Amino acid sequence: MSRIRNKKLRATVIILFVLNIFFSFQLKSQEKYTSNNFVTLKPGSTEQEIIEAAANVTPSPRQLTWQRLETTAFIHFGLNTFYNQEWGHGTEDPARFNPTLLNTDQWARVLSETGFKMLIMTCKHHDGFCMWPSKYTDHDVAASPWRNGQGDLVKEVAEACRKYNLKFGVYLSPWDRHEPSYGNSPEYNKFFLNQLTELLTNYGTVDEVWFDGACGEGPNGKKQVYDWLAYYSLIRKLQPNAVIAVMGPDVRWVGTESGYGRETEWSVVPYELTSQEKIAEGSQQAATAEGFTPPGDMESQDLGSLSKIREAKSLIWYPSEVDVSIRPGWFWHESENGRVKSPEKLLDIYFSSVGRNSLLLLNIPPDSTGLINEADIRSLKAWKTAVESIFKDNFVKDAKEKSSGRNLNTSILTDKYDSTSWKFNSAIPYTLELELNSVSSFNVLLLQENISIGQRIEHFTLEAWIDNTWKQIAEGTTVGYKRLLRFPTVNAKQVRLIIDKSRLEPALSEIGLYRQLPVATANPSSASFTESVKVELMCSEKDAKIYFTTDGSTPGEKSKLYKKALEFDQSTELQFIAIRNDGTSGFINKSSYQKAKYGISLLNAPDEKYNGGGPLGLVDGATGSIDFADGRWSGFNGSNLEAVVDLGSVKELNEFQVNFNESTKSWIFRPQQVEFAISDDGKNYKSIFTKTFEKPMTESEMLLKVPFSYNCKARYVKVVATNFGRIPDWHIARGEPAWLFVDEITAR
Ligand code: FUL
Repeated sequence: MSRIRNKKLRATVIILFVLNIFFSFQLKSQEKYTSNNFVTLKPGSTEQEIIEAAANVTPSPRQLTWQRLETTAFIHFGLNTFYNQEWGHGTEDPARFNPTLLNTDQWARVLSETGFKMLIMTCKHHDGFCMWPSKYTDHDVAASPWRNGQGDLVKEVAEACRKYNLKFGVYLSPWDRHEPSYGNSPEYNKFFLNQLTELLTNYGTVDEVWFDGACGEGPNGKKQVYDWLAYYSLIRKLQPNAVIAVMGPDVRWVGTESGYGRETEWSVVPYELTSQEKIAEGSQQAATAEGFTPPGDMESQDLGSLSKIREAKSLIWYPSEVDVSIRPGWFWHESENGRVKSPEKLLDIYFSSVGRNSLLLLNIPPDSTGLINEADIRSLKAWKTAVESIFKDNFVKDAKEKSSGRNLNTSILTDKYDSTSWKFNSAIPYTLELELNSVSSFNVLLLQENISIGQRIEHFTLEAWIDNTWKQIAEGTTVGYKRLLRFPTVNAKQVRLIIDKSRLEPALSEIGLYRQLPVATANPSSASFTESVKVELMCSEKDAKIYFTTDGSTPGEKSKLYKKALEFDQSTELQFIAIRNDGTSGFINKSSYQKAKYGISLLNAPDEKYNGGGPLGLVDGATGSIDFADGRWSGFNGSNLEAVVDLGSVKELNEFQVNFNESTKSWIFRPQQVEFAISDDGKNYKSIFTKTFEKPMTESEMLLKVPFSYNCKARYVKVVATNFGRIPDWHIARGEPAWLFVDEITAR
């Protein structure tokens, strides 16, 4: 059975390959580019032959166009938005779908203004609800009150994309929990092809078709055999320039939904990786709020090095796409308005996706009114400004080339055109020595290969001439379409790139040196105090200034200029920013300093990374949020909490509380038990409350508040929370020590 299937898949690739050649001929006249995105390795090929074959595999024209988009946006919107859930059951009532302010122009404008080049719309998610009036189901927008049942959201989105110059992609979930024919394979395949035909014929050009591998049917659920070959052929027929991702032959899912790609990312990989069974196996089998990360260390995996391609029968250009949501969930949830990824985080994701030879597909889910929420827009705008500021000035521009002794013109390396490449005049190690215009201060390296020739670089280093010697300042493995590396700031005029491992001669198309944004930090970064606290602000650059506010307003050049250490004797929310003389600003930082209500001592300290701003953070009146990394939580890895709160004198008490954070995905579990005891002298304690907890049996994310009433008089309150212990068997990290996260102990 699987042999037949593999044969069928091989036939698919060959057909697709022929189609690629056909379309590359079409494109040739405009772009003079013939692609070679699939190669069969002759049995008994030597390692050198395999490497040469791999080095000459190139993207198909549609893959090349796609790769150049760099940042694309996902829009998850549907009945789930109104049911406040991630995975619908297929039984939801279409009457709930009623976005009263829906405005797809707002979506497209925001996305195009913040640098995205394509919008991919969830036309049908796993719940089967269609965002267009489909002839083949009643479970669609026509059954909803939105636009009195006359609306067609796919049409509105496609038109908005054209208006704002965005490419347009469709997400159509193969897994359909509503459609009765699902599981009756031939019938459902027909239904699916019909829906696909509607999407690919009625809405103009479609640039990407996104098939999801997720399926939560489980071992006893419905079994649908998808006719992938028929789906692909239909797409090639109706929208020949559309790439098919990620259960498809053109674009590979990077393997996590974290936003982080591999350090070593080859776009040429064994053809076997296009197997839909394997992709589906790695896809989600259960909905999770935080997105999906498969087991194993994805960062250390590489898919295309010699050891991986040595055994392959054929190789294919199959580039990676990093999909991640700007919020914890893929759909909008009101409770996550405060958990939108910060611009710093988005920038880090950019460096770790686009900067690691992948394309970024960032999900921005509109809210139930039908608009992209302000919180998301703020983050996107600040991120866009940051990317633009960093990559504004390339210090390599007009640099003199020194390696050849002939002062060659380097402009093709900085012309932002990736289809030309540098001719190295040496054999391995390929060296490019450059003299910059002046001594420059930089900490970012950009490299690009002309992938229309092939991906070749396997290892490189960057050196700078510092104190009369060459010092290595950065090192990396693959480059591919784009590689970005960050390193500590270097001041230098001469640099050299050394490519000491490459499959054939590298086709280097771009090199850039840039400077990251100025960074301001506070010491202590956040704290709780009893009398007062002194705060120092520091900046990563000498010639940048720090401005701050303490009244909740946004800091900028008109705010107070930081000159000397600050001192606070009341709870204070500090905001500050570093701004260069040329006006380039870093990100806005927030630090909070809380005046503690009582004294506290801990028997054992929490982990350094999660110290909740020191022990006083447990009694400062500021409670940790659902986000365990918000800086307020004290985290104990494998150990217990034992805290003694000192109220200063014997007090009348009747209300007590302690809170825990449970986020099992991040190995954080509720305690086994919590106990409160009181004392007048700090020596003899009387137990007043004990609670034991049921063990969670599945993934869980929640705030566990433990309040109780008890009338008494006491000066000391002792709280002991016993760590969950070893992580249970159902969890990926079974047997590892669990974390215990505590914040805010109250006694009043
Ligand atoms: C996953 C789906 O299950 C999620 O809901 C989301 O659509 C994501 C992009 O793909 O596999």
